[in-house]
Formats: sequence, structure tokens, C-alpha cells
Amino acid sequence: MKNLEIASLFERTADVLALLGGDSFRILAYRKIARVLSEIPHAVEKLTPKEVQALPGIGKSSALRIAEYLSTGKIAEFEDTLSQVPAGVLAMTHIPSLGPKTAALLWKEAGVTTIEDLKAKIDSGALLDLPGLGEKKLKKIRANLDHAATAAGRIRLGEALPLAQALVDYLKTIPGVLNVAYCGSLRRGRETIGDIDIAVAALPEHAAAISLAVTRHTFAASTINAGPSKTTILTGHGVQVDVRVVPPQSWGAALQYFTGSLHHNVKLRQLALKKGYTLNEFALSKLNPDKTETPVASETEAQIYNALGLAWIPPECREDTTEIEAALAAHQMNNEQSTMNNPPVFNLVTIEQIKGDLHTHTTASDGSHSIEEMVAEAKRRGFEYLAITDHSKSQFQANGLKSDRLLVHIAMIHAVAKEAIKSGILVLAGSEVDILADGSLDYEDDLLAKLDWVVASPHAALSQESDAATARMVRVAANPYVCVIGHPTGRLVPSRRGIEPDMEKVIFAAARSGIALEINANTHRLDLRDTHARLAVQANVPICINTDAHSYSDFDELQCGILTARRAWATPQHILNTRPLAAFQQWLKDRKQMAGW
Ligand code: DGT
Ligand code: CA
Ligand code: CA
Ligand code: ZN
Repeated sequence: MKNLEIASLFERTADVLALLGGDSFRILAYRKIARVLSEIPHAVEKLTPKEVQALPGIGKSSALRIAEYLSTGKIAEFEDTLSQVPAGVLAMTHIPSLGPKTAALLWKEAGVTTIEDLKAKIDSGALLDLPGLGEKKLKKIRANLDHAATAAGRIRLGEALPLAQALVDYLKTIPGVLNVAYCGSLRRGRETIGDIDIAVAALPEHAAAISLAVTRHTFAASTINAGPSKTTILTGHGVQVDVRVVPPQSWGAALQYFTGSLHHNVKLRQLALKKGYTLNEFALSKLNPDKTETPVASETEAQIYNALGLAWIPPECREDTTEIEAALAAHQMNNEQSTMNNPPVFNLVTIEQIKGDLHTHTTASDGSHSIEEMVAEAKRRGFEYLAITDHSKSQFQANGLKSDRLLVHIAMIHAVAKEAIKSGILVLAGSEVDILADGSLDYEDDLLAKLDWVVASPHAALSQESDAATARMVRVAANPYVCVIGHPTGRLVPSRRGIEPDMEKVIFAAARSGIALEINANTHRLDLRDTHARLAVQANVPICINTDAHSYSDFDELQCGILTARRAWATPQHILNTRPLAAFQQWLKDRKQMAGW
């Protein structure tokens, strides 16, 4: 698939244009194209020119550029743009506190072309005379350069969540803090997080003390900026945290603004302008004929969305993927109550609604706890059902079970299940069966028939061609012994791409045979990823949000799976394991009857 290659070319070109002071609309448009290309489920090389042009944000000229890349392996115009800026200068723009403007200044006025060069020139004092930089700013840049390796990268959702939550809990204890929440990509539940954004509501007289408190937190390895309205720290692991203090009456506007996404906010501001308003981090305001502004909404997000004629939009949906259109329709339909209730389309699944986990491991393969221990933990967490699904024989490095061991294991699970059901929890004797490269399963049919539950997952042959991967997954979806396909692409965040089947075909195959697809909640996987899960939601294919727990703490990652499902606009009806025990058992019974199992 060429999608990511082309996306990164558009992204890099946008970076270079920003450095050269190019047209901001064009820069934004290229970034949007990059995002769209990286998220569509189809290989772009398989789309017709017409289909490419029908993608959101892609006009005729960009469609031509993409076609040019597909036939020649490059885009001449972009090559030209890219050649105007040295790679080291481009890399500098990804250092926090060193945006495109400063990078251009350092390059053009001081001849800095690499990060090493920049470090040396700061240390020797050679840059002190540059206009618009100053000693303080240079010190900040120097501090960031030491963390450049991590600061330029992104961290996983599951790593960022506990950090941000700890900071939010801490800030709640600081005098004068009236409200505090994390915003940005973290609140939207993205799989990776560039930096953590935190908004605080407080009266101006408390701002300085709050800023000081942030810089004194144990996480703050260094302070990049400590102003009254914005404080930026770096944690020991090089994660940047931006904390912004806003007046209490601007709370909703600030939450909305700093949650983004950028593209969602751009659309929202356009809508505001069309209605004669302006929108910023302080308020939605009416533009008067004499150019003054009168605030109309700012205290809550719902007030702002409603004043624009929209239903409130859950943060996870704010990615400029038709959520504004949906909110417009929902608000019109439900004008009176929209501030009270979410309209059905935005009534997204919550963690409290999850009734069971259908993919877990024990010491029989590579888990850390016994069957009894996993059942007790599941019960403690309030689950009504649990599937024990240890690895199959091909996963020898994970101590996968050979046929004879599986038979004993099934008997042991059933013995535990007999006791467990008395206390209200259904325990299923399952297996996580490898999907072999050709789409067949890792056990014989007569053995599979003895199981209560089968998760079929790809673990090997993850670099096969897209067409082979499609055939593999379509074939396994038709296997009567499969209940759910686990982590369907086998990708790892952020390092392994996994297989890239045509997801629409895989989802169609799942729909046809009545099986479920998994959102694996492990923060390294999140597979189905958000965009794939959204296709499954649209096709009404049931989704299991499973933790794939190998130990007790893995159950905590359920939250990452929930966020991914919410990014897919999944309501509880779309999620199989929100069903109460009886309804879930009925689904399984129907599945087995239909498959002749
Ligand atoms: P990240 O940190 O790369 O994972 O992604 P975000 O979405 O958290 O982006 P970030 O941290 O740069 O900014 C947080 C939010 O603040 C962003 O989603 C929208 C808003 N924001 C940031 N910069 C701008 C801007 O230049 N214009 C507008 N309208 N909003 C911005
Ligand atoms: Ca951020
Ligand atoms: Ca930020
Ligand atoms: Zn597993």
C-alpha cells in the first residue's frame, strides 16, 4: 500500500511550505490530504482517479499529484519545494518551541542547517545577536534539544493517560483551581499523543501560583515556559505538557479550543463566521457592525455548539469526518433537549457498559495467572462473562497448546466454570487460534468443535502482500468455528504496520458469516484501529472490545479500547460485549446454530 508514503510526502511538503512562509490554506489542505490518505482503508493505488478525487479534501490538482506519484514514484513540484530546504532545517521544526518561523530565521540569518550545528552555536553564544531570539528563548530551545529524540516522537495513548490523569488530580488540589481537564489529542482518544494539553479554570490572581505548582510537580524534569496563562514542562521521559489557565467564564470555550482537532476547529470557525460570530479560546462572540464583539456562549462546550446550531459533539468524534453535519442534523431534530441528552448518533459506548472480556490468557500459555485467578479478577471487576483464550500450537514461543494439552485445559476451564457460574459469572473454554498465512486455522475441526469460544488472530506472516492478506482474512471469516477475529491486522503502535487487507472486504465477509471483529484494547495494538472500527460500525458488524489480558493490570487498558470504539462512533448496540449475559449467550447460540457447530 502506498498510502503512507504519499501521506508523508504531503506532510513534509506542508512542513517545508510553512518554513518558506507559504500560503497557509495550502499548508492546511496538504496536511488534511496527508491525514485522509493515512486513514482510508483502501490502497490508493487501487482507486480510480475519480475515486481519489472523491476523497474528502482532495481536489483535482492533488488527485493529479497522487496519480503522478503512482506512475513515476515522485511528485516533481514537491521535489522542487523540498529541495529548497535542507533536511536538518526541516527536522528543527519538530523541536518544541522551535517552530517553522524560528527554524527559517536560524537557517537564513545564521546558516544553521543541522541540530548538532544548532547546539554548538547556542553553546558558543554565536546566536545571541540574532533579532527576535534572545537569551531566554535560546535557553528554552537548548533544553528541548536534549530531549529532541522523544519530544519529536509521539507516545502511546495508554502511556499518556495515567500521566495526564495524575497531573489533573494534582491540579485539583491546588488552591484557586476551579476546574481542570486534559484536552488535545488525548481527550479525543487518539492512539498516539504528541503532547499533553491541560486546561485550568481559575481567577487571574491565582494563575501565577498554579503555574508554579505545575513546575514543582515531580513529573517536571525541566520547565520550558512559565507564564501566567501558559506553562510548559517536560517530564523525565521527554513528554511535553502544556498547561493553560483561563478565566472561569471561558471554561467551555477553552476546553473546546484546546481539544481540537485543528481541522474540526477550522470547520467550526468557518461555520461561526458564516453566522456572524467569532470563535476563540475565550468565547463565541457576535460580531457587531462597529467591529466590537459581544460574547454569546463560553461557559460550557454545549452552549457553544448549541449556539452554532449543533448538538454537542463527543471529543472522540471531533476529527472533521462528517461530525459537524451529523451534529447539525441532530440538533435540528432534537432542538429542545439537545443540551440534556446526547442524540442517538453520539450516544457512544462507555466503559461501564462492558459486561465481559472475551480474550484473555493464563499460565497455560504466556499469561501470568491461573484460570481461577483470572476468573476471580474478572468477577472483582464486575464482569458477567469471561473467555479464557490461550495460544494455539503454532505459537510455540508463547507456549501455545498442542492438541493433547488443549483437551486437558478445556476440562480444567470447565471445572472452574462449574463453580464460577454459581456466583454469576460465565466462564468460556476458548482458544486464541492462529490464522495461518493461507487463512486456515491452527487446530483441526474436531478439536475446534470442543471449544466454547474461538478468537482467530494473525500472529505470523504479517508482511504478506495486501491481496494475500485479504484472501487470508476473507477465508477465515467463513470458517464456521470462528466467533471473532482478534487484532485483525496484527499491527503494533507505532512500529509495525501489520497486514493491510482490504478492510471493506474483510468487514463484508464478517457480516456475511455473522462473526464479530475485535478492537484489541492493548495500547500497543488498538486493532481494529479507529478508522477500521468505524467501517465495522457502519456495516453493523458486532465488535468485541477485548483486553487480551496476560495479567491483572492489562484489564485497565480497556479504557483505550473504549476510546477507540468511541472514535469509531460506536454506540453500545454496536459492541457485542455490552450485552447482558443472557443476550450474549443467545448471540453465541445463534452463531453456532448458523455455522452448524
Ligand atoms: P498532538 O499533540 O500532536 O497529539 O495533537 P493535538 O490535537 O493535541 O494538537 P496540539 O497539542 O498542537 O494542540 C491542541 C489543540 O489546540 C488542537 O487540537 C487545536 C488547538 N490548536 C493548537 N494550535 C492551534 C492553531 O494554530 N489554531 C487553532 N485553531 N487551534 C489550535
Ligand atoms: Ca497535544
Ligand atoms: Ca500542545
Ligand atoms: Zn491474545
